[in-house]
Amino acid sequence: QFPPQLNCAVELLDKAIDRGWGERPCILGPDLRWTYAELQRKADAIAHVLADEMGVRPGQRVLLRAPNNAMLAACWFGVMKTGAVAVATMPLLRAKELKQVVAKAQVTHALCDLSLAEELQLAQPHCPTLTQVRLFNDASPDGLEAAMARHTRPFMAVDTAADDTCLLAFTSGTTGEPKATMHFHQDVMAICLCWPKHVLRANADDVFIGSPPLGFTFGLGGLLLFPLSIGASTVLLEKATPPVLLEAIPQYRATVLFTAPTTYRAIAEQARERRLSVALGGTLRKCVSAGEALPAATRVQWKDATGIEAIDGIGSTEMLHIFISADETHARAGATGTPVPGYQACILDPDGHPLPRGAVGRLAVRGPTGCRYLDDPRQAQYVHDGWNVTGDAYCVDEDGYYRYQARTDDMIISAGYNIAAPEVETVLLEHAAVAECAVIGVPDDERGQIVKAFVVLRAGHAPDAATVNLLQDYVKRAVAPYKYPRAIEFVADLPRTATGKLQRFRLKTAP
Ligand code: 3SK
Repeated sequence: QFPPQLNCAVELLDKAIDRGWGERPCILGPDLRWTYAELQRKADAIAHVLADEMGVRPGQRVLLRAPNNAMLAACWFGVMKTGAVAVATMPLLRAKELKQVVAKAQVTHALCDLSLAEELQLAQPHCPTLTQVRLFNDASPDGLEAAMARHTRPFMAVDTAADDTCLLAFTSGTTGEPKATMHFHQDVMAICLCWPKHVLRANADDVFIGSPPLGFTFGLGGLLLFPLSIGASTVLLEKATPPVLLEAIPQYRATVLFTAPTTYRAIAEQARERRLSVALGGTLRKCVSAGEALPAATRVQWKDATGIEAIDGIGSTEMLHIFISADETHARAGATGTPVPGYQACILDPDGHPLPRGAVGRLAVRGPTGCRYLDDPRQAQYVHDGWNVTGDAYCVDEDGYYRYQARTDDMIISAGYNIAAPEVETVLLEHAAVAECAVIGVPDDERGQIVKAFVVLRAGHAPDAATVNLLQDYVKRAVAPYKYPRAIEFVADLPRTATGKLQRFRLKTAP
């Protein structure tokens, strides 16, 4: 449905000005308030620096590296305007990982926040394709801002095709082996028209806030593309930890929060003594959870504390954003939701045949955004007839709601029983002693595998045999007893990806 020529920066930024939104607040941050017109001026100046001074040509790959801030947003649009391809990176990547990204994406140019320059500079001598790096939020005469000051004219965006690649997003790799996914200008527009319009239903007066990095497509959509597509404002915070969000939400009068279940739990924990809705200033009205499945206990904890029913969703870097979800009025505990209008989903058996309702199998999805890996033999493994076969085990209940069971590699088979690790985690999280937990299968001579839980205790609970017994009995009473964790280890914290996803595989390989 998109015209053959389409540039998402024109659609989202230049057309915002044409619609008369120029003086509306667009990006907010500590000591910062950019209007839409200001963001356009910055993006145009950056596009001039890229095209006129750095020699960037359409189709070339430009790596972007920064914490969430206004200049990163301007760089993103600047790259779009030149017709080049943004290569999104997570702020926590180290030189070794940056080297892999540069090599895989054949990156030629980079724009990098001064605060994150060190790892890129360590990587650069080992990156033969990467010829130019410009630093921003850098007051030096060689910095990007100094170059931008030389360009005050508007930049006429390159007339890209709707199916030209504009973004390479790397999967965060719960298994440790990243893949690059390719997204077109029309994909960026499609995600603004699907889930936000049908499920989120925010409006121009909303103020978005949250923690996912813009280098993660959950954050790129939720904290940049979606607010801009409706003329709303977005708060970009460099370190949106739970205590920072707890302060920032009332400070900016934020209304729409995007973050992961862990952060919902942590905010609720930290504000336990006061009524959370009061602590948050009472402005929040929509709370979006993605990145990993939202446990029923966390949904209840958040609703009890704030009165707000969370909007859960599953998306993927492959599909660019959320494709199954339910709005706050249709949310059900323990269910992710139904396919977002525009997307189709089904459950497949191990041979790739569709399964009936109630059966657990692999989730497959297709829609206006597609799963295309850059030069990766795994393409054929994950995409069949346009369907992206995910690594998530789901089932569909009698009402058509999709219910998450486990990552397909997180099903534990113990004495012939199939046990979904997240189900045991959900039960453990309901216990007052448990702050965080992760469940895996470990080899066992007798049962093949046994269920093992790694538990972070709440203050005031002892990591001793009595607590082990207490938790084991609790699980036995709550679900089929064969699912109880036969082994429990108390830990100080759990391994997570930079996007907050639990890395069970690291527990499996831990000594
Ligand atoms: O992990 C998810 O659920 C997700 C959601 C939105 C966009 C991207 C991702 C990976």
